[in-house]
Amino acid sequence: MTANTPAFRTDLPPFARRSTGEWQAADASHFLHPFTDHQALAAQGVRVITRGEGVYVWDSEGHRIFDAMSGLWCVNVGYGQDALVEAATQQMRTLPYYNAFFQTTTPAAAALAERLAALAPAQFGHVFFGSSGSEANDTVVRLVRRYWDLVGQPQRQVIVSRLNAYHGSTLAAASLGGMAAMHRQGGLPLPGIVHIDQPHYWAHRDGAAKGLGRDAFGVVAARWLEEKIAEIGSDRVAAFIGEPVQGAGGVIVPPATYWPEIQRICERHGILLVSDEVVCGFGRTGRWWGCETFGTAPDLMTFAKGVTSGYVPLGGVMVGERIARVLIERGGEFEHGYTYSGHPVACAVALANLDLIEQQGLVQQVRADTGPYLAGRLAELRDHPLVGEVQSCGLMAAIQLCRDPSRGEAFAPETAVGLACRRHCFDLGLVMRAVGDRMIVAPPLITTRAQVDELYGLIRQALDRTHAQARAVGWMEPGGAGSPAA
Ligand code: PXG
Repeated sequence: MTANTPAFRTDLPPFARRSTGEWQAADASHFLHPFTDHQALAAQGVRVITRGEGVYVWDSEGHRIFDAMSGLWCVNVGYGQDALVEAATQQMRTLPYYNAFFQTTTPAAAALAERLAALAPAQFGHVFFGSSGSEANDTVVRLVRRYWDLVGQPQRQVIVSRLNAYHGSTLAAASLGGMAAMHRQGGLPLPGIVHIDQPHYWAHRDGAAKGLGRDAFGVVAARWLEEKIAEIGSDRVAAFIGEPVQGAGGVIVPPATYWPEIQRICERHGILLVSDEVVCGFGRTGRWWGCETFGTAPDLMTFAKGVTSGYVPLGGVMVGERIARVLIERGGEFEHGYTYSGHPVACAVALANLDLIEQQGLVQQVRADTGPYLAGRLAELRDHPLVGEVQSCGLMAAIQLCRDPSRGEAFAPETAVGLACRRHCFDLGLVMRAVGDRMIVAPPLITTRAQVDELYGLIRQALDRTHAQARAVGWMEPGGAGSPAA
């Protein structure tokens, strides 16, 4: 890692003028982190990130880190974009907050609603704002049920989602999600939410995908929805929700046949289709929306993260005209909303962010240039002794680690080889996430070809170090868990 400690800056607020040890102590004593084992974190000492520029962040010890996860799938225009800072500053000076509840709006919220309606596929004319992806998916549950009530089919209550999906962490969003560990804590899912298996070719290689090409498997996986509908009764099913590419689940890129077949099944049974675009929206897959990459026409789309590139929180639901018309013409008051629905600062930042994405041609750049280039570079990893498969879509990619790539044999679960690889990445100055034994990246959309080369080089080194470690501790032996990681 490059150590480059910036000079101590007296222009920073008092909380920013402390040492790493002081921040770690305050954090360990008082901050309950999301999805974190607190005892383990306190023992190890939290990493303090203090600034960012372009695709890099720096920690409090001055180490530069290539942020190949765009923060958490959100900093799509990269760090340090003054246009977004200016937009926030100007809006805060003019009107830092006003609500949208009592027959009022703000110029920023109205302008962003108009802009999103123009940017979204033709069936979308309206938007409902919240502050996060979780809130957006909670709104979906409310909207879907409200819609079926209003059209006289209140028995349509069941929403079908997928195992290993991630839709957020509030009660409804975590229920829509298919994360078993989340469901185990808190008695989820809520009634009326069910799950089918995911279109994960690699995971099904010895089962449903055995002997099938990717495309044939895609149709088989989509038909699991039809089987579930038959089991429940099609007159009781309200909606199907899915991420175009499952992100947090491990960048599971579905076969090209999957989504068109899902669309046909939803149409055949009159079921609403919801595309969770929280990760895939705003250019990540090389089109503005993931559903455009995969050829579906959803009735609802949820978004967050990339709408503001994470500079301030904003989320929402694009509402298709099939639903909006019913809601507006027959609905009366929709008893739902948040204090920060249409927050003017968030909306102003979103407008500046969309301007920047358009001015820099980032969506086109990902589609025609950096996305294919990343795919090409990562394909070079297929000969690596740890790599079972490589999948990518636009600027999101997965590298499946396995013990014996020629036979597709997984590591023994207790090896935690993914976490070992992640540690090597940090040592090399790279953020790459581990989802089990699957390593994933989603770098900012501003990433250049030269930075893709840099990323590739770091990943290769991390894999080499992981392989050396795996051999040294015996993880590569057939069936062997070897000794625990050092
Ligand atoms: N939908 C999708 C597809 C997401 O990825 C959410 C909804 C929820 O958004 P909020 O803003 O409520 O967090 C997400 C969030 C990970 C990770 O480990 C991913 C997310 C959040 C936290 C961790 O990859 N995605």
